[in-house]
Amino acid sequence: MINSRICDLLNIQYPIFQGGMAWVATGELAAAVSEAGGLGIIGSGQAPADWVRREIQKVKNRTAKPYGVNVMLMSPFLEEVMQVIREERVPVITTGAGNPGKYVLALKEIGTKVIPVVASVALAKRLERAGVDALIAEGMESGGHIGETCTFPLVPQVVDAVKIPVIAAGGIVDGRGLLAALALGAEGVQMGTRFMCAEECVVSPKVKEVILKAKDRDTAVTGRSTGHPVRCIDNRFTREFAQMEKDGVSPVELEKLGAGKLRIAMVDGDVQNGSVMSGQVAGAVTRIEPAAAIVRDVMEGAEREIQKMSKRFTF
Ligand code: TUI
Repeated sequence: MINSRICDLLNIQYPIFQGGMAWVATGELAAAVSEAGGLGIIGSGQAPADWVRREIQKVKNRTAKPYGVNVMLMSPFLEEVMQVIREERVPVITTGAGNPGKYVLALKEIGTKVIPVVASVALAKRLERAGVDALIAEGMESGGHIGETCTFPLVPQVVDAVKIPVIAAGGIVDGRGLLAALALGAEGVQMGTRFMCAEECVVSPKVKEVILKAKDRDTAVTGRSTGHPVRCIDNRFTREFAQMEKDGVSPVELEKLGAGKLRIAMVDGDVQNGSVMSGQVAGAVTRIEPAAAIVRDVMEGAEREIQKMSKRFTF
């Protein structure tokens, strides 16, 4: 049994979080992951507050286990979404794309655990001082909006800088990744791309197909020139975007070009003209299966790996 402080803190069975992917991680997926013993997380992205409330209701109707909501701090509906989270007494929130410091105390007062995503040691330290319960250290192997440091250098540096539990994210897809993350000092992992291919995930089947077909070098990072680097599957959209960046198109124009492209891919299934956000592990995702099978495979894979290592090496 691999158990850690994060399991006790959140009252979950396994130290596995499902990434809160915008337009992808709905109540259906979050409920399935939580019911399987991990932490399912609704991705609120830039959705309005009433959408978030409906997804929370879906989870509450499907499982009595703890779940989370990811709050994207650049959302135009941020204040309203935070209000829904307080009203619905959401057990856990994760945050992305910013500093959630000013929301921490009010959430903690009502018992919501706050677990921000960080991409740097500096923000990790600041948020520990602000009173957050744990941190997700996310490397640039991840899909979507990313920082600049890879998971291997980032996680141990964050672990050494704080006392609260650290969850590793970015580049983790199986039991070997979980074990590696634990070796770096993390107390759990968050996976997005692998859960995107869960049966319960409502993302367009065309997106799942693209992930299953992807090879190791099939993602690209665009948006470095705008200050918002984003990792996606390389397609017509990323190539056009990259060309415009090269041509010196202004950040404002580039942001306009990117607006709405995530929905076009994830909901409408336009995998050429949309933004198919995915981690570098896409090449290692090989099948569509129930969320519970993914959780089981990662846990059993880690335990198998420990056995193999104990034969391969003398300690
Ligand atoms: O947030 C993510 N991944 C995302 S969010 C998203 S939707 C989106 N929509 C419009 C614009 C941009 C994104 C798609 N993927 N991951 C968590 C994450 N947070 N990665 C990196 C960060 C991060 C970056 C800088 C967190 C904090 C930060 O610093 C802010 C500060 O004030 O210091």
